[in-house]
Amino acid sequence: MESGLSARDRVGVQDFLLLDNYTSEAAFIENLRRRYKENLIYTYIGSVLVSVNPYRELEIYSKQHMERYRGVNFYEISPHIYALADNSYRAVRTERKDQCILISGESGAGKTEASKKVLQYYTTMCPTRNNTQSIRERLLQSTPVLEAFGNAKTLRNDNSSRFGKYMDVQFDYKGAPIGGHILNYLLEKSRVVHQNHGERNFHIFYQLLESGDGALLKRLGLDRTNPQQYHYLVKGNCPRVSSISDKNSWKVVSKAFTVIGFNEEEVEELLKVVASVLHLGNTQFGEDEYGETHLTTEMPIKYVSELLGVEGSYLSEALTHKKIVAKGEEMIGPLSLEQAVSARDALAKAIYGRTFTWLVQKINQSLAFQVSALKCSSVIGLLDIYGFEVFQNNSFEQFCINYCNEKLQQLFIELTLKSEQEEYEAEGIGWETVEYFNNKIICDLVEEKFKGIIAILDEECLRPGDACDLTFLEKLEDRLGGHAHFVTHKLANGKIRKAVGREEFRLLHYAGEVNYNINGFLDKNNDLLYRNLKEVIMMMIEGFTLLSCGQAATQFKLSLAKLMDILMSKQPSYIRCIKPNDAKQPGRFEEVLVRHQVKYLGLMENLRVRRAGFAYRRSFEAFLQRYKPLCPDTWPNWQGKLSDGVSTLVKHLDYKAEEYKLGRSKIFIRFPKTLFLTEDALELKKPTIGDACLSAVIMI
Ligand code: AOV
Ligand code: MG
Repeated sequence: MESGLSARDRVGVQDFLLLDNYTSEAAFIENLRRRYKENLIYTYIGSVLVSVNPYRELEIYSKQHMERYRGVNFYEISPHIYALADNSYRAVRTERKDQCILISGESGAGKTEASKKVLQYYTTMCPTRNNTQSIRERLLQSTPVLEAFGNAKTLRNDNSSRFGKYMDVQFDYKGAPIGGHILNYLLEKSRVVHQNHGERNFHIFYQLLESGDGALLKRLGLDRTNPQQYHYLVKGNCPRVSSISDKNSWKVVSKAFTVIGFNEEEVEELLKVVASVLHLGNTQFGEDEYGETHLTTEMPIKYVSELLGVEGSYLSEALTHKKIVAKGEEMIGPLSLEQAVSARDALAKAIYGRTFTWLVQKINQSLAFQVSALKCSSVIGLLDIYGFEVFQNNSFEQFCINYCNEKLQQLFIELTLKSEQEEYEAEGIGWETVEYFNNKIICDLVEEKFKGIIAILDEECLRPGDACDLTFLEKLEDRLGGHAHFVTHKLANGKIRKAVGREEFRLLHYAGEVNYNINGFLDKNNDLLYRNLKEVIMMMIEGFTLLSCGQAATQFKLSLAKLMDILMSKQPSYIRCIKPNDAKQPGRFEEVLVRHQVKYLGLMENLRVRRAGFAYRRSFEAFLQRYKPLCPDTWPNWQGKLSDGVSTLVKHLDYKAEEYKLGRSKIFIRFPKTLFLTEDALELKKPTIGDACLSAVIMI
């Protein structure tokens, strides 16, 4: 230990509730920083787990570690994700209450790794039933398959999830995992056809090209000798990533397919779609002297039609012409060069998106109970959805993602308040009002019926005539102009606000301000495919079982509302992930970056709600066990009622009436200082009573 520094000074407190100055953001960040320096990446805010990405493998995830946390109360040993996982599991076992674990944080903060750690904990530590052995493997192996198709290298994260995922792990009455179910949200389909500089397409494309066997590639019409020839793979100019081995991943994914129960034909069908997308990307168009668009490449379309079983001529026609219905008559009109390119891209995105949905459904079949006699007693849901995003240029995708985060924040605040209230009630302690920012006003701004942004967008999408992104923006201005959380470039006095562009609107989210560029909002909301392209997909569906179950069209708002219902019906736990630097490097803690995340994860708000009443609460038993050496009447053992023991002890310690309250089973202490003084007294006592007599319980 450094001289003059107590352990508390050196490694900070393991629960932010114990910060002296709990309203100070600086103190909060300093506590995180100290712990991070000591490789202590986990800290609590009460029952919320805050995790800072270590960007290095820590020796804290072994089976021994898992065992250490089994059945142990939250505060008894140092904070860990296993403590949270075990806590939820115990609630499932003892109270039979469905649980959910909500993981949030920005890209690269460690959400997906956290969800994997939780899953590993359950698949390793929970009992097994004879006939459910394989379900553990399937639960685990669903991850690499989904990651191959849904994750990609981005600037922020080499293995970034480009879809939101909610996974239920189902347990039987004995607490054995017996099944699972996955819901997926908002796959970033635009990545299929375009990647920003330094980013890649979805992993599976590179894995297949790098490691698919020769005969397979031949059947798919792919050529690995020159991956640069595939237009959809070269936009980001980043074919290889040092932290990723496409070869190894391919092996892992191939094995995972087998474990999950895909047969060879099914895998090949999937890969046919992957290959078709690459061929589509290589389809080129030109204009003849009359300005008519036509295909300038033959082979790619030939491959696509062969692989997906659709007439080549029909496909070419659909990519260069559109069907319009005017006055009840169907007419065929030519597409411009630009329109043909976007039709091609729309098709590629659509078939990839549907395939992803199919993949999830197929995995769900494999995770469903294999034995009909099995009965699900309770579930633990894991939500790993992408966090609040602010880029230089924010579009419809960021709008949806940030709206989703806004909803999750609302749920978080409401449920935290609710559970606080419930605990006070259960313990018979009067409730104290808490001032907090309720972000419902922003959720309403987005989702309110008839009036909200989504309603206006839908209205504009359905309106025939001149509806376009700009008319949408005008409508927003008209209807929402005076709203406290909505801003455009127009100021009330007729002047121009420079910080918001003419094609943008700004939302004042709970987490900060974001400007959204309205270009593409209407199209993306419609997910428009030209009519005859849709017919092509219908044809593929007939010949191609794989695409047949995709209903890609569910509205995000509706699926989000459904998700909120699911989450509301469960007892939530929270993991809030923080990314310490943008360089993906261990040991670097950049304060500005961390401060920003602390802000938009709403951690200070959370701390304030939890600290509004009492900083610290423990069961009588735990409190007495630890501090009994401090009072001759309770040492070495208290024989009477626990509450009387605690009462005797705190009187002896001279606690003032305003410093604490005794509930039915717990003591509530208002200020950390009271507790620290007690801890210090215990420290002084150690030489006389000896370490061995002290309970092993670490309280702070
Ligand atoms: P994300 O899920 O939050 O980003 P990941 O879970 O993929 O972030 O984490 C990004 C990278 O950080 C991982 O690939 C690991 O290298 C490292 N990492 C994260 N957590 C740990 C940990 N506990 N121990 C060691 N390394 C870790 V995104 O999907 O992009 O939002 O949308
Ligand atoms: Mg992720």
